[in-house]
Amino acid sequence: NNVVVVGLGYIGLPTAVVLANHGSRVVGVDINQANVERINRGEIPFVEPGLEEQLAHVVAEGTLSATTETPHGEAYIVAVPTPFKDNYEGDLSYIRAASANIAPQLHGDELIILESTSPPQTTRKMAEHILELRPDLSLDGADGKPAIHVAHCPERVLPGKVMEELITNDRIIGGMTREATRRAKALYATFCVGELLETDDVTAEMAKLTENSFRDVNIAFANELSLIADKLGIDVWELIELANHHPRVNILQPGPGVGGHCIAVDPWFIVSSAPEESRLIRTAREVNDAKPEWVISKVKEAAEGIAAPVVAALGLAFKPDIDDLRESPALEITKRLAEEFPHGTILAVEPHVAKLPPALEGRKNVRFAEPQDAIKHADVVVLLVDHQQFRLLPKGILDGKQIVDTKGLWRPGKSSALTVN
Ligand code: SAJ
Repeated sequence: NNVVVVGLGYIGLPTAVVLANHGSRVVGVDINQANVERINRGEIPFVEPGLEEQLAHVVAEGTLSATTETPHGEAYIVAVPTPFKDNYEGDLSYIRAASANIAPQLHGDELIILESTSPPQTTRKMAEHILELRPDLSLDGADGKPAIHVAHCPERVLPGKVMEELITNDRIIGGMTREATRRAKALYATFCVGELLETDDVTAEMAKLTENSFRDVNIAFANELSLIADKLGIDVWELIELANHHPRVNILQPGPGVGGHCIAVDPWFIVSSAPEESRLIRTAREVNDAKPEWVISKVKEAAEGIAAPVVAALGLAFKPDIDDLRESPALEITKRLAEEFPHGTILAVEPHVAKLPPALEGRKNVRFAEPQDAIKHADVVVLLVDHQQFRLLPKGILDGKQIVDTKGLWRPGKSSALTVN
C-alpha cells in the first residue's frame, strides 16, 4: 500500500509509523515545517513510549517520509485536530483544509479515511466537500464517474500506550459504502490484530462519542452523589464501594471535575447534533463542569476566619500519575483559588512538572512547592489529583490542617499511609 497520513500529531504520527512498519510505503503530511524536518531526522516532536525507536527505523529504511505538501496516495488517513468551539460545535476547518489538499491529487479508486474524533456526519461533509471540488468523481461509480471510497475509523488509543493499543485494540470501520468498508478493513488488517468491526460512517462517529459520553455520564453520577453525600454527612467513597458490590452496579469515582481533551469535549458533539434529545448528556456535562466551583466553595468554607490563608493545592494534572495539564480541573481550581484569596498564598504542587505552568506563572500569590513543604506551611490542604506520591506522604503530616480531599485519598479508615481524623 501507498498511504498518505495527513496530520502528524499524537495519532497521525504513530499510525504512520506503524503502517510503515507493516509493509506500507507512507508519506506523512503536516503544516508544521519544523516538525516535518524533525520527523525526517527520525526525531519525535512529543513523548510517546516506543515511538522514537520505530520512527528511526522506518525513516532509515525509507518506508516513511514527511512533507508539507499533500502527494497522491492509494489511501489517505486524515488525523487532524477537531477542536472545540464556544458554540459547542467542533471546528472542522482542519478537516476542510486537509480535504482541499487531497482533492486535486485524486484520480479515482482511492480510499480516504477520517480518523479524527468528529461530530456526527462529519465524514459525509468531508466527502461532499471533496466531490464539490472534484465533480468528475463519485462515491459509487454512478454516471460512469470514477469512485472514491470514504470511511470513518475512529481511534481509541490511550496516550502512553499508543504503540501497543494501535495494534491490539478492536477497531470500528465505518464505510460510506460497502466497498469503502471492505477496503478500509483490508488496510487496518495490515497492522491491527484486534477485531475489525464493520458499520457505517455515522454509527462509527457516534460510537466513539458514545464511549466517552458514557464515561462522562457515569462520572457525573458519581460527582452528583458526592454533593448529596456531603449534605447528608456520609462518605461518598464508602457509599459507592458498597453499591458497587451489587452485581449489576458499577459507579465510577467522583473527583474535582472532568478534564483532558476527550471526555470533557466529545459529549458536546452529540449535544450540538441533537440538542433537544441530548438532555441527560448535556446535564452530565454541566454537573461535571460545575464540580470545580463546588470544590472552591469548600476551600473557602475551610479557610473561613483566616485573614491570609495559605492553601496547599496538591496536583495540577488532569488525572493521576501523568504530566498532562490540558483541560485540567485541578489547574482551573488552583487558578481560581489564587483569584479568590488575593491576600492569601497558594502553594501549587505538581510532582510531574518542573515549574509553574503558564496559567499560574506571574501570579504574585502563587508559588510552586514540594508536597511536604506545601502541607507544612498550609492552613488548608486541598487534594486535587490522586497521584501516587500523595498516597505515600508520612503519617501525621496533615494533623491540625483543614482538608478538602476531592479524591477520597485520605479518608479515615482507608488503607493509606496517612490517617486523618
Ligand atoms: N475521571 C473521574 N472519575 C473516574 C474516571 C475518570 O473523575 O472514575 C476523570 C479523570 O480524572 C479525568 C477525566 O475523567 O479528569 C478523563 O480521564 P479518563 O481516564 O476517563 O479518560 P482519558 O480522557 O484519558 O481517555 C479517554 C478514554 N476513553 C474511555 O475510557 C471511554 C480513551 O480510551 C480514549 O482513547 C480517549 O478518551 C480519547 O482519545 O477519546
